[in-house]
Order: sequence, then structure tokens, then C-alpha cells
Amino acid sequence: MASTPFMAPSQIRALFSAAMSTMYKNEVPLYGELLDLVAQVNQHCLEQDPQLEQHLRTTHELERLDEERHGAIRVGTAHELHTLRRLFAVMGMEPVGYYDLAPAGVPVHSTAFRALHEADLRQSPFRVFTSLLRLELIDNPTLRDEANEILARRQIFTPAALELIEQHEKNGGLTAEQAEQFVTEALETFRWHSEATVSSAQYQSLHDQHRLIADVVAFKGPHINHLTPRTLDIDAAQAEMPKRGISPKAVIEGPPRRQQPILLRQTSFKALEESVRYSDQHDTERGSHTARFGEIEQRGTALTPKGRDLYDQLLQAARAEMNGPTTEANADHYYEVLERHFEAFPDDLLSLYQQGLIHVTYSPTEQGLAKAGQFPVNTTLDMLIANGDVRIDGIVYEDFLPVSAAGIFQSNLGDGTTTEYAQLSNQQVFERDLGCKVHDEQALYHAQSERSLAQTKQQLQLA
Ligand code: OOG
Ligand code: NI
Repeated sequence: MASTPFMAPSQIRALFSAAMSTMYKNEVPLYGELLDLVAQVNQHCLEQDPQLEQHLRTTHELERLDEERHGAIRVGTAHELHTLRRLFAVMGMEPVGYYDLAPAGVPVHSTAFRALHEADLRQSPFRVFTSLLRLELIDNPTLRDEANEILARRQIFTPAALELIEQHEKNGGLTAEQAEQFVTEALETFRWHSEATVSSAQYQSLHDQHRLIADVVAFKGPHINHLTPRTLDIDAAQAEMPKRGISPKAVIEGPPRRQQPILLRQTSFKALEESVRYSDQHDTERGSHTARFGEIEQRGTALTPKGRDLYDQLLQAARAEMNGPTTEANADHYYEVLERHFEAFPDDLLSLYQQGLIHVTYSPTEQGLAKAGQFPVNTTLDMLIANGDVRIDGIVYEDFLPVSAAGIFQSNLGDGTTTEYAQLSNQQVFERDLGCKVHDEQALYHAQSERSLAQTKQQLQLA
């Protein structure tokens, strides 16, 4: 390969992810505790389950496990979102998926910035769930104008970051030296600022409209609001949290516990009370704001559209049966209901695959490789799998779930009443603001599966 003077975007992303983790550990000490807890749970899982270890090794997930995390930010204007897209592009992160949170009472729509190709994900799977506030959902016109004005006045990127983004666009990359400077400068956008851009009274009226609106509008930047490590056993992690003085939300979001984990299961703990200073406060006066929290997730296999439809349908049915919010008091009942509904979702790899519910990668086994070039012409893929000449592995889900995300938002915004927003989702408007279309995650998983199949056929010398 021709060498370029530039640092690989995946390497910049890995640097940024590590720098972000260090910054967050300093800002939110409980995050360090969380990393500790997850490392301990993961080690235990790997020791107990050699098959799991084998799977993670085959799929190269093991090597990225300790580095794996996602963060989340919320921005206020189309221009901020647009510039973020350019910033993430420097690190090889592109918008994947469209998430509309308005139906769940959260006035934002979102995408996830991440690497697209498995080779890049392997180097750094770092992702950022990025939400744009939908000010048009504020029903008070005076407040809406005021929020717009406040947002129009702020600049969330440093001049050097903007300059380096331009360099990247103009030259097609950044040198190692520029990349390091870029990481330092980009980090400034995600840092916590305790000085509010608004007075206490303004903060209060923004907050009264929606806590999220205050969080986005009242501060100098879109502080990273959580950073989530990946655990191999979220139930164990959830049970361990209280023992370490962390109190998790009432229930784990997503599918129930299964033999073959699917999609994404998540839990979080409450935001911290931050001391802030409003613009009308004197040196020693302080107010408070809750914004930042901790979260843990367990990732399972990506579902096909057919699998996803079944998941959505079963989750919906379970929630309908609950007929109200899940709380500490009904958590056990909720899990019971959820598990009962999910009995309709096959729970072994082969059935999941045969019924077209999951995305998989194919790889030749030792046994298969030994027979390379000797397979009869009419050999089918199903035969190869059944004979143990080809192995299938579920592709890890790299994305997010809107219902879970809404649950995470809600648990950290306080238990106030949820607003029903009538306005429909608007992917076109989001993409216009973003400056490009979001990638379709289904197409990405499908392409990865096809790549592995082509490679397997080639290795086995099949037509
Ligand atoms: C984002 C919440 C969504 C997840 O993991 O689903 C999220 C936010 O609170 O800004 O991070
Ligand atoms: Ni999250």
C-alpha cells in the first residue's frame, strides 16, 4: 500500500476515544468505578464461558472489548450538527441511522456517528449518539425565540479545531502532529463547562419547558453526557452496581436475557448534580444542573429487518401488557412479562440464522480448509454449515435502539410527565441539517455478511 503522510482516521478515532475516556474519568469519577466493574464482570464471563471467548476471538471482538465505548451529545442548531459531521469525518466516523425520539416525549432526533467497515470498527468501535434539539417543538413562541437567540450566539468549536477540519477536507487527511492537535482541540467541544450562558431566570424557564432544552441551550458546549463501556453480562453488572454505591435505573432496556444475546441491552445510573454558575450570579453563588450520567451496555447480534420487526412487535406487546411505566416495584414482573413474550423469538444460533432473523459472518473451519478445492459442484452453503466446514457467527449490533434511548433519556431527565409531541419525525429535515444522508445500518450489516461469504468461498475454492 502506498504510504500517505497522514494518520489513519481509525487511529485518530482511537486516540480521541482514549482521550475522551481519560477526560470523563477526571470529570465524573464514578465512570472510573464503572470501568472497573465492567472489566471485572467481563473477565469473569470469559473465564466461565470458553465458547463465548472463542466466538469473541473469531469475530475479533475480544481485542476491541476493553476499548469499546459510546458517548452521547446533544446540539442545538443545524449548523452545530453540520460542523459535527465534518469533525467526526476526520476520525472516519459517519452518521448511521435516524432515530426519532419525539414519539417518546423527547424533543430531539438523532443519528450515531461511527466507523462503517468491520476492519475500522476493529481498530476502534467508538460511537457517538448525537441528538439535535427540535426547538420547533417548544410551544411557547417567546421562549423559542429566546432559545434560538442564545444558541445563535455560541461557538462550540475552537478556532484551531475548525482550522484542522478544513485542513483535513482540503488535503484529504491530517499528519500525526495535526491529528494530535486535532484530538486536543476537538475534546474542548465535549468538555463540561460549569458557567452557564443564561441567567438563573432564563435557565428556569427553559427547564420548565423541558429539562433537555435547558441542558442544550443553557451551556457553552454540548458536554458529553455519558460514556458507556461494553459488558459481557449486564445482569451481573446491574447486580454489582449497588454494591459499589451506584444506583442503577429500575430496569434494563432492550430484549430480555437470552442464550444468544440480540441487539442491545442497556442500563444507566442517575445524572450527577453539577454545580453551575448562571450569568447573573456572583463569584460565590452557585446553582445546580443534572446532565451527566453513567451507562453500561451489552451488545448482541444484529437483526435483519425481519428479526427487527419481530423484536419491535414483541417488545411492544410486553409494554402494552405492562400498561404503564416500569419502576423498581414492578421490575421483576416486567422481566417476567418480557421473557414470556420473547419465547416467540428463537434462541439458538442456527434457528435464528435459518429463519433469517440475524446477520451473520461466514468463515471456513479447519476441517473445511482441509477439503478446499475438493467440494462437489452442487455443494450448498447449508450443507457446508451442517457438515461443520463453514462456521457462522452473529454480527455484533453496532447501533442503538430508539425505545431504549428514550428510556435512558427519561431516566436521567427525571420522572416528570412525558409530553406527547404530535409532530411527525422528519428524516429529510434532519439530513438537510446534517448535510448528507445517514447510512442505512441494514445495508452495512448485509454488505459485511456478503464480504465474509465471498471470502469463505474463495478460501474453500468454491465456484
Ligand atoms: C442519549 C441517550 C441515548 C443510548 O445509549 O441509547 C443513548 C442522550 O441522553 O443524549 O445514549
Ligand atoms: Ni448511551
